[in-house]
Amino acid sequence: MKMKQALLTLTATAGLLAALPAAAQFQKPEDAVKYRKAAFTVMATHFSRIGAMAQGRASFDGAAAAANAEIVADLAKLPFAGFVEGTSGTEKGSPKANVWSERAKFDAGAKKMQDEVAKLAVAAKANNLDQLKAAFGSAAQTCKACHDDFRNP
Ligand code: ASC
Repeated sequence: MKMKQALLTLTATAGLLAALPAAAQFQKPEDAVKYRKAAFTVMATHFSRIGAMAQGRASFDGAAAAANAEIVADLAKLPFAGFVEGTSGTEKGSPKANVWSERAKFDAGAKKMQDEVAKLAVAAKANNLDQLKAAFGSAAQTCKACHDDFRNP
């Protein structure tokens, strides 16, 4: 019974955290910017290790690919909470204002990316280079789509 109560509390807390407005999770807008950049940096580091295998720049290691893909799939859940109002920019790599004026489209792109990297994590477990290449390509396409539409070049 204690265990069940603890689980219920944990679930409720996690639900509450997800339901908080994104801005309320950070003390200052700069903290949100730092957070999302950090999440993307770690994600890109592990994604590009898979890319190196998919593109033949590194030899194929199924276990490493699966471990990297698992990290990417987990990290992909994090950065979007950091896109709080008032943090668009004009410098290279910063988000354009349309992230907020077209938020539904941005969120749909984020969801698509999360779905594709989740599929990549499944595909990577097959220990098959062709499957890895295909799933990597689909996932990379979702990164690029969002960069093309919402990121300053
Ligand atoms: C990467 C990485 C991205 C995507 C993107 C795909 O390895 O860091 O942002 O792939 O370049 O087009």
